[in-house]
Amino acid sequence: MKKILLLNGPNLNRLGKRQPEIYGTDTLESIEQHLTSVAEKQGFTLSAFQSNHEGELIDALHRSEDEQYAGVIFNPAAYTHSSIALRDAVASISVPVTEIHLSNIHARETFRHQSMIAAEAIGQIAGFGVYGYEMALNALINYVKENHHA
Ligand code: CA2
Repeated sequence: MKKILLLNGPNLNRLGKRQPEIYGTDTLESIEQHLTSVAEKQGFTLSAFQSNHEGELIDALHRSEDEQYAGVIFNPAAYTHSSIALRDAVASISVPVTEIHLSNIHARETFRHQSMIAAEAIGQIAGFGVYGYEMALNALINYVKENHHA
């Protein structure tokens, strides 16, 4: 079965615990469970990994290529706006990466408007809350099918 990696960056393990007005009330675990079942209905398996450490996120991106994942859904969280290393990691793999943000980063503080990742991703989804993860999954699966990467 084709594999999708759901990769989440720093502090997203705190989802549902603080700032529900920005990030909603769902926990990361519930998002992971929901996305796993949505992926399975479309014939994909989904693995989820979250880390608060830049190097671990880089390693996970590299592993996605080594382990022949069909695609990655990636919320780099605050590293979005600062990490050239994560941008280079996305550029260093041929696995398609979809960037996703719960909040509309373009409508928030100016330091959030720029994404280091976006130019190396196949696309970006931002501002649709938890539903954005499902949008990202569907967009990625459609991309994989269209581009015969799977
Ligand atoms: O909107 C998003 O998904 C973000 O990637 C979330 C990041 C933020 O730095 C980006 O600019 C946009 C922050 C994740 C922090 O998650 C929290 C979860 C619960 C409580 C507080 C923060």
